[in-house]
Amino acid sequence: MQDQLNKILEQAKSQLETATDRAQAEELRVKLLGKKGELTQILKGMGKLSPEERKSTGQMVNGVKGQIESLLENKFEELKAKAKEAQFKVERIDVTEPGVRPKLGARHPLTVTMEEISKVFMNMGFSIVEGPEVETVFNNFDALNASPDHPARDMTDTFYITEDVLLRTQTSPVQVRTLLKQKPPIKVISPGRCFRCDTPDATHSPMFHQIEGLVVDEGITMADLKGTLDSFAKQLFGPETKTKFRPHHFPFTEPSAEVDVSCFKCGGKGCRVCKGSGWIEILGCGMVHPNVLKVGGLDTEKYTGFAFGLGVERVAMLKYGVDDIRLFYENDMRFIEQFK
Ligand code: 2NL
Repeated sequence: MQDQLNKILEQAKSQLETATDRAQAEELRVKLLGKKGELTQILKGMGKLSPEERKSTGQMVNGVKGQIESLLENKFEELKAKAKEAQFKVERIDVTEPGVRPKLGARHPLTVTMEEISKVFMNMGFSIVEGPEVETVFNNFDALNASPDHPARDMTDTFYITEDVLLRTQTSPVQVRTLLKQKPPIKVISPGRCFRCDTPDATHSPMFHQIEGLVVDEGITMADLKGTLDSFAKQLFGPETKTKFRPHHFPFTEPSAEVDVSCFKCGGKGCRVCKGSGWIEILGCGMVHPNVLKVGGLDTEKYTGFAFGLGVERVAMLKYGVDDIRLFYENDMRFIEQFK
């Protein structure tokens, strides 16, 4: 019996020596100590022995079993240490290696355009006001003198959230809020995101940006409107820029106008940018309709005002020669990187 046990022990030793990873060692553990292992078989067969034999055999078998257990334990420790060392080798950091330069970001062309426009107006004494993108139908339409059957109110043109709540279609509701809480003189611009139910194409997007302006005080005239916007156009497109005010219609202003600037590319001779006309339309404006001033509780005999609105995307497309509005929202680095 002792011989047989010694043989098992020797065999275990040499087999364990050849194990090079934990899976192999685990396989050996099952083979040596598991239910089908030789030692277990011997222990199982002891029922046939006499009590004295059982005692001595039991001691011998358990002695060997203990030795094998500690051999296995050592082997597992050894393999664990080896695995750790190998991992350290792979994960070692060479602190002398030069670092990877982080890619430098660029401001989005719409942000740049919006800041550039805002700066021109801030230098003329305008303050910046902001408001929520989710608005009331009152602030977005009713307060702006839009008739109950005005086409812009249509479900197919406006994103309604409930019957009385919508995604603002212009930033005018911010100006309405200003009229409701601030006494004249008022001189503000409101840059921000707007939403309309449009199918995207080269010139339309259901989300776009607008900057609107509102000036209200005693004695504000159309001359203030024209002087302010002419000065703005010269600062944005160059001192040679001329402006042209064409009659137009908006529900919230009377009289209303659209403003064209002389083409900054060809100077007015006619080219691809101005489609041969020499002029480019950049904004809408007008004298604030008395019905809108009344929303702010103002005496329309005493106070007058002018307002304007321009599309940021349209200005950015003209300035940078971008021919598809969708490029602004794709966040393709190849596009954005060109504006560094
Ligand atoms: C356009 C035209 C415009 C306004 C916006 C406005 C706001 C108030 C009162 C009166 Cl609170 N008017 N805003 C006025 C004229 C034109 O936008 O074509 N925008 C892209």
